[in-house]
Amino acid sequence: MAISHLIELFLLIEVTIFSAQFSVHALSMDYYGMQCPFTESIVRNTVSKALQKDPTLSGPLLRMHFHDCFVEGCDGSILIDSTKNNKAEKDSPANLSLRGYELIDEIKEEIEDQCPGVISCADIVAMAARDAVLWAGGPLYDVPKGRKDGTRSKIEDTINLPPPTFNGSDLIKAFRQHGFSVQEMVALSGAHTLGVARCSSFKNRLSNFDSTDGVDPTLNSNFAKTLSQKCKSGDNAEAPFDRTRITFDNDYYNALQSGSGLLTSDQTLYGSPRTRSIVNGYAMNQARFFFDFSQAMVRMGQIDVKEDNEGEIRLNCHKIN
Ligand code: HEM
Ligand SMILES: *[C@@H]1O[C@H](CO)[C@@H](O)[C@H](O)[C@H]1NC(C)=O
Ligand SMILES: CC(=O)N[C@H]1CO[C@H](CO)[C@@H](O)[C@@H]1O
Repeated sequence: MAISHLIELFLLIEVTIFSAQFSVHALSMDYYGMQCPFTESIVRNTVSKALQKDPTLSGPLLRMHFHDCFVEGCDGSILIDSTKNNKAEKDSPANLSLRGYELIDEIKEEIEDQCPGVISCADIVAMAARDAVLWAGGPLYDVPKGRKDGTRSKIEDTINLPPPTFNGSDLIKAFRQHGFSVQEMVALSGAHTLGVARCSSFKNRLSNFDSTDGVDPTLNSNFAKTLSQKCKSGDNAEAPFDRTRITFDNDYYNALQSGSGLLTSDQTLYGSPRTRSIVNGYAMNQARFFFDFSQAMVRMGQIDVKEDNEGEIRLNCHKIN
């Protein structure tokens, strides 16, 4: 522990030197600075302990940050529990299968022990997603910190999350609304290199199409058979997005090339020339994907960040103070 804290201090000094060029909005790399210098190592250690026990948690942690940021900005609103008078984001069908809330609680408790009332839940979600990506073999990127936790979490706001049935132009539009380019949208979709989806999210592709067997013609026929077989055991049956569900790599883009994209919103990226060339680029060059993904994640982590007086440091991530 002592040694890892020392290393952390050195890193902190290094990051502090670099951060001047990087601070955006109210956020900065060394936001917590000397006030809470072990934040990063607490998050990293807790995430890696949890992933050692259950490597499938990396996907849900990454997805949690996405759902937090795309609804009301990155403000920890995804963590709020519903109350008698308020149905929260968490209770939307779009939350389907989100996991990892207990891990966020565990990190929050450890941090509160060391420096009470300083670190927001939104920052913890952002750091945990980053550490999950790295742990799974993905790129390391720096997360600027200083997000405040929001005080609004309403089920109806989750309408802002793109559904799995979106086609290319829907996706481009949805991501443009948050300031993302087409390339950034394709790079962020590469998050689906981790984890699984349930039959309820992809069964729309298995029937009602204008083809001989009714199956989505962009779906590889062997893959379609595997999926149909799976869905026989019900809406909760899971299928991985690519061949390496706990490894963060570029195999997701290979899957798209072979017609094995899981969701409509995945396979559609290979459907139009504009996004297909980006998919091919990432399938060929993992370093390029890692670079673009990192940059896009840093930007995603800054969507509608709450300024000082617009938010709070929640003491319990489940409820507003
Ligand atoms: C492009 C639009 C996107 C759509 C339509 C979409 C939709 C979905 C759906 C439907 C699932 C499966 C839910 C289930 O059946 O349990 C899923 C899983 C996942 N999504 Fe996305 N997503 C999108 C973008 C993103 C982004 C930008 C990220 C993160 C940066 C992300 C991260 C994940 C991860 C990691 C999983 C796997 C979760 C697990 O293993 O439980 N997604 N997504
Ligand atoms: C995509 O879907 C929308 C409806 O969600 C539809 O209006 C549009 O024509 C579709 N675009 C393409 C290229 O299929
Ligand atoms: C983890 C979590 O909060 N899941 C909820 C998602 O939403 C459904 C309702 O659509 C709830 O039943 C789950 O508890």
